[in-house]
Amino acid sequence: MRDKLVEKLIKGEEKRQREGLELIPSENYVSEDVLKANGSVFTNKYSEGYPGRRYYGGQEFTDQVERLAIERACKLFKCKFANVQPHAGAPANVATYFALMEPGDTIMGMDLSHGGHLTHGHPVTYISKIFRFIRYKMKNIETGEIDYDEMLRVAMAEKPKIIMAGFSAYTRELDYAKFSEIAKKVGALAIADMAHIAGLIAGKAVKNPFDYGFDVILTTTHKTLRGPRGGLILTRDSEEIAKKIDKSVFPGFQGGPIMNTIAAKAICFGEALTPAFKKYAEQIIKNSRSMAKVFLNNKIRLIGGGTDNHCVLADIFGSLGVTGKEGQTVLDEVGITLNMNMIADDPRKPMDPSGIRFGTPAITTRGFREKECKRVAELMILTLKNKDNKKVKDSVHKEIKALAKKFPIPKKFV
Ligand code: DSN
Repeated sequence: MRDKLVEKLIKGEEKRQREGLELIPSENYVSEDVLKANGSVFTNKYSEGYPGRRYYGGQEFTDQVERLAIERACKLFKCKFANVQPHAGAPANVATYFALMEPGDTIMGMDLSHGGHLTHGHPVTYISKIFRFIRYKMKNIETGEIDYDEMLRVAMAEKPKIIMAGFSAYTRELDYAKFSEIAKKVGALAIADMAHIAGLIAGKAVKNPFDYGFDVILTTTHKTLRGPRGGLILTRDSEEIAKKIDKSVFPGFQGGPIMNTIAAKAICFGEALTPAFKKYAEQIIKNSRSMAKVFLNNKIRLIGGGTDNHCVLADIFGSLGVTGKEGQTVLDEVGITLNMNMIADDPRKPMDPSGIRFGTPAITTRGFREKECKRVAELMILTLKNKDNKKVKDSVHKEIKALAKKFPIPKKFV
């Protein structure tokens, strides 16, 4: 690389990823092929429009690659229509809201403090000034059970146009049949934001909301799906909905699609269609359960009481007296990256909450199984309990580096 300054930063990031353990549940390592496609000459091309109807010439290969991505996405998630152009998850969500609602209409989504996402209507977002958001919560924080009775009651009274199932910090499987039933009763569309668990759905390790009558699924393509950073909108079978979504993504919301990322998405979907990916998805859950078990055995409270997916949310302030920020910082020092996180009904503030959130997509990609995950969880707890003890931290860091060396980041998965 001729720009030595940027080259040095890329190399630094490579080393950080190589030598440390990535436990942020929304991160992963992509294959060399995904990386190559993402850095390919498609980055030079403007392709506003959709395959076969673009506003620029020279679309021989862009049309083919976008069609391939669409075809693979539909096969992977068992649906009829896919829009592969959203630049990320948030634009995918917002474009969908504008496609299917009018300003002032109501959406029901999971409360952020109980695991939902900013784009499901948090007051700090601009969309909360345009649409009206109402929320549902867990009935029991210790089991993660959603309060479906209350959801029905509020939905009957408020008549949302969309009922959104989805989360970024929730560890249990949602009852999609219940969501669908409530949506039908109040005349709403059932939409799932499955950004966190798309890979688990693709690998059939958890349920697919389309099997329970959901109309639309929104997702990112990185996280458990192990593709490039980007967004994706899937429509089960309604051509009318799919057309509205296409129009909303472009020209409603975005300009030119990022064709290099679309090529990388096509590769990611192809990889996710293999039997090896199914095994990967199953192992992610086995691994996160083995980590959750260690935390529970050490009497550390987990929101939801355990996990059914890739993610664990631990109340380390309530259980160990260590704040989320302190936990994130001290674990960073020993080579473990995760994020501080609010827990349900958190008495603390977002910049120093009670919880830490961690997950297994990236370490499972490295080949970790239950045995290694159990050890990582033990080392995390040892570090948290000895956050000011340099000797303990140095010894943990050494063990983490050795584990990272033993399980290098693979370049291909199939
Ligand atoms: N920022 C992502 C996460 O970490 O969960 C969701 O958008």
